Amino acid sequence: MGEASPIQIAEAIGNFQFNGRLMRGCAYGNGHINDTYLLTFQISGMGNIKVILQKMNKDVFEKPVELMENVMGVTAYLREQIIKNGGDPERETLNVIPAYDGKPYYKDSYGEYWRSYKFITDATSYDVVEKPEHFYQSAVAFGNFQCMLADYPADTLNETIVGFHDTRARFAVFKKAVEEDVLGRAASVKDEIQFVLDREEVANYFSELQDKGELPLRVTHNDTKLNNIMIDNKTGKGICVIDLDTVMPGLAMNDFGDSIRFGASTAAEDERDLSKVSCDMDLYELYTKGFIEGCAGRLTGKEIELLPMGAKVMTFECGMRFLTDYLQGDRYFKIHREDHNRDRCRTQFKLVADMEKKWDTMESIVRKYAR
Ligand code: ADP
Ligand code: GN1
Ligand code: MG
Repeated sequence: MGEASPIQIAEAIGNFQFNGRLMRGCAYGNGHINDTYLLTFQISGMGNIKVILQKMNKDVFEKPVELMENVMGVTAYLREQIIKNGGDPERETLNVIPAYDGKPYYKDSYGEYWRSYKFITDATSYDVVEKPEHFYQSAVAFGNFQCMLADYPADTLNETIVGFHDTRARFAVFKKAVEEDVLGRAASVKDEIQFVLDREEVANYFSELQDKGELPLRVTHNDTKLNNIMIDNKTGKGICVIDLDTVMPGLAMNDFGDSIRFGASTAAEDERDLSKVSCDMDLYELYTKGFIEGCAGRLTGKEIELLPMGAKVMTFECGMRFLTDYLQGDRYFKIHREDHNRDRCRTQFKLVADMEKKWDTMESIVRKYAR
């Protein structure tokens, strides 16, 4: 999937219900999947209005229409809850701007799908934790998100990526990628491959419990990294959960775990200097406290007990996905430099190894907040 040309972007812009005169447009954000643009319109007498325009990644999300059905359903439901709680639905959930034909997306003449959201103002999405309090607030917000969706009719949700967090199935795909080694890269990542092969039990852990029916399926976000939440610039609260493409039935521990993987790391996801990468136990504790509070008593004892495992499984899975993509020729995650996916997988495995060392601490922190 290539980047959109200026003509293609202009076609998309011309087909949404935007008001005013386009003043500026630029690529925006650090997402790994969609192409995101920030547009600024000038409306006479009202000043400037910003909107987000996204070209959805059709290789990753093969059914963009069904995906937008999910987004419309979930945001409408959240809007009702936010209003009931006295909140501001314009800022506390995503608001889709429709195309001129009324649809929540536009299909361009190249066959690509676009969508637009109102820009959430006076808020920031962080790529690293700048203030620990932000991380705590993101935990409360992600926990609360799950809580607000607890009674959402899960059977109406389309599965936007089949087996998204089926770590056992992803392990099988990984092994196949190693065997096929289409670019001859396997030899250069021998140690990383071995790291994964040595931990098949991590890949199977949740799947086996699910087979036994021991884990509740909930409506979860499934991509809870820190830059998928907007932190209010004034209050520091997690004002809005964004990137709703993977809201699907899933496991509470995975939502917890994916946040730890990204936000409790002492370094960026693609840091080359691995001596900088570790799992910060203070940040882990803050997130644990916030997430359990945000879930407001809805998690079972078993789910709480398994939160540390969620952190390990999600970090392992993500590293394995980066490594698989590296072996397959960087077809899934956007890369911005050579060997980017290799560097990313290394940070994840460093984190997994660090969690293994700190396992007793991770479990005792969870026990402290389990009461
Ligand atoms: P991706 O799936 O590629 O991660 P996202 O939907 O997460 O795409 O968007 C990428 C980035 O764009 C986000 O991390 C955030 O910084 C910004 N963003 C997305 N939607 C909004 C919005 N409604 N308001 C403000 N910023 C947004
Ligand atoms: C992707 O879309 P984004 O950048 O928020 C990916 C996640 C990974 C993450 C790793 C749909 O998240 O699963 O954990 O990159 N999203 C999808 O940073 O695959
Ligand atoms: Mg994102």
